[in-house]
Amino acid sequence: MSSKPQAQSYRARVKNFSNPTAKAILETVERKKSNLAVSVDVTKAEDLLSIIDGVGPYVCMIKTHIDILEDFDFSLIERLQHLSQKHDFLYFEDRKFADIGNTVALQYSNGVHKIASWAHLTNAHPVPGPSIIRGLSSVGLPLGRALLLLAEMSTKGSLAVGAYTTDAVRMARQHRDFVVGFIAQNRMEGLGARPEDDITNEDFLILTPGIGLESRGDSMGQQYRTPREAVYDSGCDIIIVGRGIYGTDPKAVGTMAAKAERYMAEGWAAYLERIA
Ligand code: 5BU
Repeated sequence: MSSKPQAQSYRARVKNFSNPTAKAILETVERKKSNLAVSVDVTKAEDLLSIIDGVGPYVCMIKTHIDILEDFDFSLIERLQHLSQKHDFLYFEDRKFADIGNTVALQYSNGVHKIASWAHLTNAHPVPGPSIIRGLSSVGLPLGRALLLLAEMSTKGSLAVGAYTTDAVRMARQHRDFVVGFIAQNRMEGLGARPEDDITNEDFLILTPGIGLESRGDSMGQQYRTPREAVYDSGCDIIIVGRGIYGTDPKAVGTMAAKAERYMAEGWAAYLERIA
C-alpha cells in the first residue's frame, strides 16, 4: 500500500474513511487550505455568533461548549447553521461524554441542546469502555455524525497516558464506522495493534488542543504548543485554538480574524512541510 496517513495529503485520505463526517472534514480542510479549528468558549450567544462570523473564513471547524452559554435558546442553532453554510466549516461540540451507553444516548439526542441534531462531530472519554461508543453511535450513526475519543489531554498531570491511551486506540479500532479519530497530542499510528488487527489501511484524524503562539500555558494547567510542533513534529491533523485567537475581549473581532489567519497559515505550512 501507499505511505502512512501522516505523509498523505488530506485529499488522498478521504478514501480511508467510510464515515461521511470524516470525509467532509478532510474535504473542507483541503478546499479551504485550513487545518484550523477555533474553539469559542464565550458565555453570550451574540459574542459566539460574531466571533464565528469573524474567524469563519479561516477555519475548517468551529468547536463549541454549547453548555457555557448563559442565554442559549434553540433558535440559536439555525443561526449557527447559517454561519456554517456561509463560511463552509463543520461544528464540533466538545461535550466529552463519559457515562453509560443509555445515558449518553439521551444526553446526545435530548435535553435543551439536542447536540446530535446539529453537531457534526462530538467526543467521549473512553473510561466507561466500548458501551459508550455503542450508545452514542445508536443516535449519531444514522444521522451521519462522527465521534472522537479522548486518548490524551493537553493538561499537566493528565491520567490519559500509557495503557489508557493504548486501550482508547483499540476501542476506536473496533468501531471505525463511527469513531473517526482522537483528541490527542500525538499521532498514535498502529498503537497497541495485535497480530489479528488489520491496520494496513488504518487512518484516524488527530485533533489537538493546547495550541498557542504567544504563551506556553495558563494558570489552570493548560499547556500550549505551536502549530508546527503539533502538525509537523507530532503528526496531528487539526489544531484547535481558543484564547490564542479570541483572547480576552469578545468584541475585538477584527483582531481575532487576523490572528486566525496567522494560525491558519502556520498550520498549513507545517502540513505542507510534513507531506513534502
Ligand atoms: P484554549 O483557550 O486554546 O486553551 O482552549 C482549548 C479548548 O480545548 C477548550 O475549549 C478546552 O475545553 C479544550 N480542550 C483542551 O484544552 N485540552 C484537552 O485536552 C481537551 C480539550 Br480534550
